[in-house]
Amino acid sequence: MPLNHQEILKLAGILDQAMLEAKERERLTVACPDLNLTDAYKIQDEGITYRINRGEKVIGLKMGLTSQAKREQMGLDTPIYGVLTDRMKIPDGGKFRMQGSIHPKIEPEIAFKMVRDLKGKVSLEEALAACSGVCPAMEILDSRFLNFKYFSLPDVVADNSSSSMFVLGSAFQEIGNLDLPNLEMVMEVNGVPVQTAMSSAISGNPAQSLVQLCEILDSRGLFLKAGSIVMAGAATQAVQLKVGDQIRLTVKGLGAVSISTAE
Ligand code: OOG
Ligand code: MG
Repeated sequence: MPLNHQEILKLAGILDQAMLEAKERERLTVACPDLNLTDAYKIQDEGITYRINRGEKVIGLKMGLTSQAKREQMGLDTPIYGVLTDRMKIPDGGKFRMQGSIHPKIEPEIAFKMVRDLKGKVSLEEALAACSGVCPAMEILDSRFLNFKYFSLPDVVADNSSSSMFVLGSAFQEIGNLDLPNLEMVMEVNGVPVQTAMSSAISGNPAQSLVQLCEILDSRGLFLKAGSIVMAGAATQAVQLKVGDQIRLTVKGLGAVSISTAE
């Protein structure tokens, strides 16, 4: 049974509160085993509306579960998206304060900047033509659900696909002749490489994530807007963060991005 608007608002409010109080809670499908993906995206939308009402601005979208490594880590098998706001952005080289988070993890990604709207079923070439640039990026995830696991796809989608914060390389680079599927990605924690992958781990080609994103958006009557930032999804599993970590992602041919953590 689909949920009514009141029920959607209530569940969005519960997750919003969990985020604000940094308190993990039971996944939604314990009380609502029939929660479907359509309603889960509506819960996500309402959660974002709460944030917009607190003054946040939507600046882009993130794809999730676009690599085999991530799908295996989470035990889920379908790409999903979440929404990025201006308050989630940490500057390159900046500090991530752990206070206010539940069980944050970090993962290596690649981000795109859209220069044109992208709508409906698009080809890889059309997706690339709608981008003005690409840069290395890392996403900090923080599920609002107990132990960051055992959730189903509707749970994670309702929870804005576990979004917390993100960091982009200091500049977007033109795609030009970059061999997008063949960039070596190395994420180091305190100088030690902890995750390594080729960029092809992300959807076969990170730009393919844009194609998939447009497809999901289209199924909801939405499209990818010019000016948006899009994170293509993690190339590897996510890594737990601890206070005092220095994390750096290097993407050969594209540059590096880093953050450190503090209490
Ligand atoms: C879901 C979000 C996945 C990615 O890059 O694959 C994601 C999760 O892992 O909790 O952001
Ligand atoms: Mg991610």
